[in-house]
Amino acid sequence: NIKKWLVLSTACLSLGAAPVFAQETREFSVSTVLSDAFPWGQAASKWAELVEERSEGRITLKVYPNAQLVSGDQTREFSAMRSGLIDMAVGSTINWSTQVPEANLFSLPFLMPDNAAVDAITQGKAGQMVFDAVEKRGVVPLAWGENGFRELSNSRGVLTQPADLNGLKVRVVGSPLFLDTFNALGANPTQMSWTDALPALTTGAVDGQENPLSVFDVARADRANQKYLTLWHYMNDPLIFGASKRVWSKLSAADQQLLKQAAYDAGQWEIAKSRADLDATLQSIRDRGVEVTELTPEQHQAFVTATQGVYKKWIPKIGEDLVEAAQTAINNR
Ligand code: X2X
Repeated sequence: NIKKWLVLSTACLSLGAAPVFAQETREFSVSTVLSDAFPWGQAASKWAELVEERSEGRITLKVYPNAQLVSGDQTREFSAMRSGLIDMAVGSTINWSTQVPEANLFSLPFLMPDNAAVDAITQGKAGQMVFDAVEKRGVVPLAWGENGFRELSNSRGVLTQPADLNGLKVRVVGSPLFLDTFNALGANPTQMSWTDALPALTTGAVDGQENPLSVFDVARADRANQKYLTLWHYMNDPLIFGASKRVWSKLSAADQQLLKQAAYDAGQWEIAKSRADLDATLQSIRDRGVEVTELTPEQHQAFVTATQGVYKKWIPKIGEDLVEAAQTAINNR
């Protein structure tokens, strides 16, 4: 029977071909918000480079910057990965917090005073709890990276106290926690994607923004009217290297290990590099004529006090246990 023969021979052909295809290069998409002009994009490039090298060209990670796989809407990155539209990502806890409430931990204003505090969280029990939350929602967390401490810039003037933010139009992204923080300070926050932020700053549709120094520097925010910069270190957004569960579950244990170790190594490399570059970055910003303000302990405390309501509202959403684990880790750092 010819039909049966056709089916059989097709099956034999594809069976015969299978081992050949299995040796072929596999390519996975990796989403980032910032390109490799920034530490964030460099973390993804480093990951791709290590994977290429260690798999001897068998696995390729193709990096898609500017959140282009979600048309620039960075807060949709996590759900796109969960549904398998994106294979992998190096993503910010801010952008993922819209789907992972626990990731708002890092956005609690003035929770983390320094790098040691960030590390105490990510390297300990609290960090594992955040990873568990990410995994529960369909993305396999592999390693930490870092966007950095976020500083406040604006076009209007020097900001040293909450009253100076009165009515200030500030661009923010992420979960509504950011609206609560800036509303508590008397500002007028607006949510928009990074793609829209620079044009909005340039036209004066908004007065200010908050981002790490590396982002301010590379994006040339000074050219978008950002002449005043306050170093208030109010939060730090770690990056998470992650993979869609759908993609991950189809990989061999050896390839999973290869990808995970490479993510860890790329993350450690990027964190060290961006921290080491910080002083030079600040100098280059000053050299462009941006007025940089550092807060006295009293001025800093006034911001801390003004934003306490954010904790009250957000601790139940983030999880009391998680916030407590983070605070314990910080106190013992
Ligand atoms: O949009 C931002 O501010 C950025 C680039 O820092 C993030 O994606 C969180």
